[in-house]
Amino acid sequence: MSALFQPFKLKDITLRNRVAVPPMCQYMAVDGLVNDWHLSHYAGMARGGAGLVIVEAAAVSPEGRITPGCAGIWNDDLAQAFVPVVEAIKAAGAVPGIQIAHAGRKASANRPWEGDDHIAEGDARGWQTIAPSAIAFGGNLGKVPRAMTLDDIARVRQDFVDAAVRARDVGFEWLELHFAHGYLAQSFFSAHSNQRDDIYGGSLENRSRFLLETLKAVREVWPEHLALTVRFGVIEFDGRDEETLRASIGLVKQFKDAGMDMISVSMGFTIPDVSIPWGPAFMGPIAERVRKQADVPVSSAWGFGTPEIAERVVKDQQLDVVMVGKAHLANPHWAYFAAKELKVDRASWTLPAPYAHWLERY
Ligand code: FNR
Ligand code: 536
Repeated sequence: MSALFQPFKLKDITLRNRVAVPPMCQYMAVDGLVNDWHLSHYAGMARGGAGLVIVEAAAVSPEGRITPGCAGIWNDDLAQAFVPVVEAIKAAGAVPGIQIAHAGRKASANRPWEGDDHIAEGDARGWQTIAPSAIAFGGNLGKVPRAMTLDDIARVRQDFVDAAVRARDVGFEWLELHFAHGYLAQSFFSAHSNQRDDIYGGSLENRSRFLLETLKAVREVWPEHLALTVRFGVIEFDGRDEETLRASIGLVKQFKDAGMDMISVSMGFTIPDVSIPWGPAFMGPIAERVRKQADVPVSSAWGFGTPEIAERVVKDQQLDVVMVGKAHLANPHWAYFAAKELKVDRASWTLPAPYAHWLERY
């Protein structure tokens, strides 16, 4: 019996299996507004059989976008544009999720296929970035951000809350806070990027404050019966990994106490030029450690996108839910083909009836 194709329950939400499409920026929005590309893309992903489809990082404010093409959810008109996406995901039997995000000092960048670097100074398409401290990421992202004032911090926290309310009101059932990948929240947590000397910097407790406050404020508006998750980079691969992991797992426990239902275990990406030990399922043991030590359900991504690997990490109790990203871009019906390969009884049931019926018949 397949472990990957067992349902997964979190609060009142049941995923039909443990396969999830992680958030993946499409860079196809205009002024934050999602369009027919997003509808077509997410409908396809949901039709393919995954239990959960998490819509790409949606910026909580205009300056929180990574690029000018990033999706936004900073006003009601932008939120309304997600309604067809939500409905299409539900119609295909998947649970609709969304990630809300602020890119911090990594914002104001060109799309990946247009350079992936910061938009040049003086180019009207760019904007002033903000971060805990006025320290640039480096590498291809050299723009120095403005250090946030206490008012900025309170405003961005409220932007996350307002975004969560909008996500709730347009029907999303799974909310993920983007606290990973060197974007704003992750850059508060890391001493590489946070050199503040107020209550938001310095000690581990202070560097955790923005993340915890934001999570707590969002939990107050996000319905108790729906899933609230955090994507967090628990490791930087900067040579201080044991220390970072211990601190991160401590914070994950606090997230749990503050009402987080599940954690998506990822990497920090706070500084460039780290040596990440890329390889199939390399995050599995790290996610497993978080799962055991923080006693919380986990998902993870990065190299789990072959059926045998995805099946194994669930069977071995490393992950509760497996994020399959790029393999879904290559094949939106990944879940169906995985079910067939794993010889899941009635693999075709992974697809909606108008497809499944015929695939079983002939
Ligand atoms: C990503 N990823 C990502 N992560 C995230 O937390 N929010 C996002 O919006 C995005 N956007 C994004 C866009 C694109 C085009 C890619 C390829 C990736 C990371 C993604 O969720 C996932 O962690 C990685 O793709 C690794 O998983 P795979 O592809 O190895 O299965
Ligand atoms: C993965 N990415 C994550 C993104 C968007 C772009 C690609 C996100 O979280 N919004 C990635 C991050 C850092 C380094 C390599 C890959």
